[in-house]
Amino acid sequence: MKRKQKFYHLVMLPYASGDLHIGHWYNYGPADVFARMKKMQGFDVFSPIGFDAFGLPAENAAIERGIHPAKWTKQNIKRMRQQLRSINAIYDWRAEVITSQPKYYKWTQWFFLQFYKNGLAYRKKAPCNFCPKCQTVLANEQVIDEKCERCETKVIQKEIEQWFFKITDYADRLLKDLDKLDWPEKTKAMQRNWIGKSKGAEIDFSGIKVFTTRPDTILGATFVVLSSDHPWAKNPPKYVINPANQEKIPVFVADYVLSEYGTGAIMAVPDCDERDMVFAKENNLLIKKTKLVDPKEIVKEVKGIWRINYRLRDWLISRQRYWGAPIPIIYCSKCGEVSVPEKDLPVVLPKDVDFKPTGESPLASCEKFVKTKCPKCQGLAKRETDTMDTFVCSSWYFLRYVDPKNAKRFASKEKIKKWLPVDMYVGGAEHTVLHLLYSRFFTKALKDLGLVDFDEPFISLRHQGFILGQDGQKMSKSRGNVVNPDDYVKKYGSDTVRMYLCFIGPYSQGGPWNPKGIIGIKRFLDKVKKLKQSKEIDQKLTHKTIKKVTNDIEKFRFNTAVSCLMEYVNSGNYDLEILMTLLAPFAPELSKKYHHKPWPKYDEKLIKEEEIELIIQINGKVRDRVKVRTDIDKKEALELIKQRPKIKDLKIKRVIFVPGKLINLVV
Ligand code: ANZ
Ligand code: ZN
Repeated sequence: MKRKQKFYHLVMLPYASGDLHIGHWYNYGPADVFARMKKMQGFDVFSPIGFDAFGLPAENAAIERGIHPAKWTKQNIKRMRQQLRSINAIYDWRAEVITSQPKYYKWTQWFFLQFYKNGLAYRKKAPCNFCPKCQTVLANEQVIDEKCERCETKVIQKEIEQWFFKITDYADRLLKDLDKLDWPEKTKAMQRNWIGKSKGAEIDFSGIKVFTTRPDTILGATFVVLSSDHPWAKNPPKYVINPANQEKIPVFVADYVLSEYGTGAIMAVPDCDERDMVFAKENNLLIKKTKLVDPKEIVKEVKGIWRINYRLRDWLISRQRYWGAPIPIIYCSKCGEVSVPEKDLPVVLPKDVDFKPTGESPLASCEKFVKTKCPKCQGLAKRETDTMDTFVCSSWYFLRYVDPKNAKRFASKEKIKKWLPVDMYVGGAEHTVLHLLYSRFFTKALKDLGLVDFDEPFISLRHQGFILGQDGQKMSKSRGNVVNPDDYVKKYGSDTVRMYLCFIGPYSQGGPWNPKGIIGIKRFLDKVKKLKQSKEIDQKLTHKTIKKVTNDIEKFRFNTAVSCLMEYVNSGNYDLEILMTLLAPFAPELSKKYHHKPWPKYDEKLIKEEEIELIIQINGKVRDRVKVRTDIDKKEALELIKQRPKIKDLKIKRVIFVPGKLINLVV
């Protein structure tokens, strides 16, 4: 017997926040329709689910309610499991992972150590984004418009020792390999943009190296600006020489030049660059009309060097918060920074800690955690008290699913080989430069360390859109337009909610929740329940329906697949068996008996449209006729007839097209 082909179908794991909201449902319901069809098509489908359980929201909620985050998370997961079951998805619950469990985060820590050993994790004192409300540093990816992505407090810069992952080593591969992924173009574009590769030149202005992507504007450079962290910023020279024209130009220090980008110094061309213009006007500096020069020539002439520069910065992964995986590092006064031996993993997060955030790591106040022995010299030593960003935990969870109980390895080589990479990944677009970039980095790093043999985690990716409130607005408690999926499941059943979500709009766009719409679906399913085999079956319509439903589900066009099924029922000439089989992925309760049926195949010959005779008119008079496909459109028809002798030489002013009937050329 032929082995079934594997299909790893993955949905983004939910955060253990306590409630499965309609957005989760929208992610998971239609995604499961796809997974179920794959299964019926004969694939060996693996569709796991788990919980992202560490992190700030759990900790904040626990502080608010005065209960331990571990307890809060546990309660939530219990409740969410039930809600998830109500979706009726084909989840393999044996594969469940919970990222806050020691048996899981043991491996998060183990990966940290592998990265550390190989120079991909390092500690550095650096200016960091710090959220005064969450009392922790944040990664660049978690700062949006200078605000904390969680609480929208304006972040401040703080200079602290922090742990980083060297994602910048992978900038080029992260960029290049996007080309081979079946991902939404917009998501790829956003990653490209975030990585921000640019080609420019480093040019020397009397010892100050500037980075510019526009060496051709050098004659318009009327001053030089240093970032405040530039080595010369404390004592900058008053003037430097522009090497292109030997002019003396002044030097300034300003915050609009970033220290961590390029060389941390720029040549300012106010005539061509807006930021330079603003600065020049504010400070009454010279603005000179720029004569552009050949970039290649000028770089050679001033002996500059061409360089590739990236916007991407290393990933800041340490957090001064309690509810996370401890970073497995020990500080010894004799031996310095020492990694925890692998055999001592996991470094268990202690339970009884005062975890209210103070800006210092809460673990620092837990003496029995901090005090330890140096693994090298056995002398008294201290543990690192920062924990890891939860995005580290979720960067590899899809690997653990395939072998969640393995105590010896994060997952066995065989199981990884059998299931990975993920064939289809479905989830929100809001993770574009966070989770989706981090997981790609993780996978590439693991590949280089010889731990996996693929270098992209998610071959295909689809995003769901947003379900809006009845009023067409974003759902929010204050607007009172929040839809609770549980209520609807209770009232109409899981099948109806699934199918209504499929129907609500194009999947990647979503749409407003409409109480009338969901009743329509309920009625449809009630009607289907009572259907009997029709006396006459329309074979052509049957095969057309199979084709459309199959292709639509394949392309995540669930809404049009549902309409097609409705039309099929309405025709009155359906094949009941086929109808129920096609419905099975959408309404698994109703079509219980059909899940094990093979997915129906269609016969292309039976679908082939007959041709019609299209009338060709010129200025309203019939001049010609041509055989065409019934569903030909205006553009195609025009293309087709343009080359005909009677038409070739005409100057066509306007085209009137009546589908299936005629085309009239006004000349
Ligand atoms: C002169 C110039 C003229 C520039 C002009 C731009 C336009 P990307 O494409 O993002 O790499 N720049 C260089 N280092 C910088 C830093 N540390 N902080 C802020 N700005 C910096 O942008 C590169 C351009 O951004 C560089 O080219 C430099 O300004 C500025 F019409 O040089 B340009
Ligand atoms: Zn030591």
